Amino acid sequence: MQGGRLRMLAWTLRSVAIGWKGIQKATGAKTDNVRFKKPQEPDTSKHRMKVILQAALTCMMLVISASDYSDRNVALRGRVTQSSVLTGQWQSVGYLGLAINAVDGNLDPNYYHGSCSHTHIEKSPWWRLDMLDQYHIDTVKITNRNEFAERLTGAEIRIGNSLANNGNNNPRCTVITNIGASATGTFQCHGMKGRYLNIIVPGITAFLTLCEVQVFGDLVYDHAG
Ligand SMILES: [Ca+2]
Repeated sequence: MQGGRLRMLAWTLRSVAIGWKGIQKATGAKTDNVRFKKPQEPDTSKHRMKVILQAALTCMMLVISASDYSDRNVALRGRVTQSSVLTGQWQSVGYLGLAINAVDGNLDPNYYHGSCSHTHIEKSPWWRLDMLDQYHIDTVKITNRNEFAERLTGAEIRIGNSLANNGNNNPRCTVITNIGASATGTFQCHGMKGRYLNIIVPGITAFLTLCEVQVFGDLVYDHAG
């Protein structure tokens, strides 16, 4: 979260600087003139003060809004898909194993309670979250199933803006070494930027099951940066 706040502060200071230049341009004023304005120009002075206060208020609202945003689990508002959905004798009802079960806000690790995603057994199974906008991702939390916990070992978290190879070619945040049964593992991605977050078990034939994926970060305000 700290990195996100610093990025937001830098962005705000930059916005204030840009806004200040705009005010100077609009009013035809220079910094020295504002500081030592003549007393015979009361109307211009009031107008400038009003513009400055409005700009400051806007910046404060943006900072408050962004700080609040960084504490939210942005996965809850995203869209998800995965390489396949488990079917057959283990799929007793329709919602078991769906990709969306990993972002339903429920950390229940029992697959049969209907809150875990589950692919078929296949080569390099994957799951993808589309956050619908770019984020600087700081923290990813993954809740493992209460059984077969070892299946997540070796899975990778990837973050980026590309959909090449279904998003699985995006830069790697980390490799999951171990999350215990029913446990939630926390991974730091240090502000990696992207719209898509993938979890893939690369190179082997396996199942991929995720009982919850939580993602915390900051919305990217300056897409050019
Ligand atoms: Ca869930």
